[in-house]
Amino acid sequence: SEEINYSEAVEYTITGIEPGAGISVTTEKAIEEYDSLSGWEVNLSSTAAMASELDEAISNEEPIIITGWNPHWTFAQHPDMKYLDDPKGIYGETEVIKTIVRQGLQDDKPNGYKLIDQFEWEVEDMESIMYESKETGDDIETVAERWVEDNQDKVSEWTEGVEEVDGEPFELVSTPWDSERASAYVIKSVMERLGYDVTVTPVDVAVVFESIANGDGDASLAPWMPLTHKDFYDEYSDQFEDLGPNMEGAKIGLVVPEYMDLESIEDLQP
Ligand code: PBE
Repeated sequence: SEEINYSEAVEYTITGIEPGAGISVTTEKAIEEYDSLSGWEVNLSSTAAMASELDEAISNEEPIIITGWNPHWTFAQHPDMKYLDDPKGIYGETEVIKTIVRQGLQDDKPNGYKLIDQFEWEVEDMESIMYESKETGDDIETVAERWVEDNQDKVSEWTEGVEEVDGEPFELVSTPWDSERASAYVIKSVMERLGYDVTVTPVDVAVVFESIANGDGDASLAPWMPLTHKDFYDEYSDQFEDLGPNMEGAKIGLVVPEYMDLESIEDLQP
């Protein structure tokens, strides 16, 4: 037949992102669990490298399999992308993004705690910041500040009952992806308007949990659960406080361009 052997065409390689990402760990698990991925590799480098390989493959209509996620601007820029079916559920259904804080934060910084606890928003909010940053070339921090300016109705729900402070420091621990930079800089902007002195530190996922557990950081808005960051979460779960989701409807998985005639991870070949 004239069917393309996609597995051979991509050299049995998934184009991944940073080794410290949850989705990288999950993809190693997928390679172990699926017979169809036996002997495959995931090429771990960076999100920027993955994005440029994706752009190149798409402009040449060549096959490529990436580790992908939503919210992400990839799907706006390349709307013809699809998730491969994952019948074993290694990547889960949908994910939530959670807020975690260090033990004792509520006593030490009750207003900061209250604000962080009241923060929740939608996929569309986060995506609008990512798209605008891509389109205008303005960095996420600048766009996040504008978003806060323009969305005072939402912001006022988060700040309800929160009193102003006078230069109190607040350490937000985040990850390097635009999605988490968006939430961190939105909250930074909101807190600065209330008198906080906010630091945003982007680190590897493992370090997010470690630094909230050991009290170096006050809070993180970056954990993806129940699967993406499960191993890291479980390692420290009794050493931080989980304030629940700040966003619902996130997703991770293996993603391919629509022009590939491929539907499921199980359609690949070892
Ligand atoms: N991500 C985006 C991250 C979390 C946010 C899916 C690339 C990860 O895999 O850890």
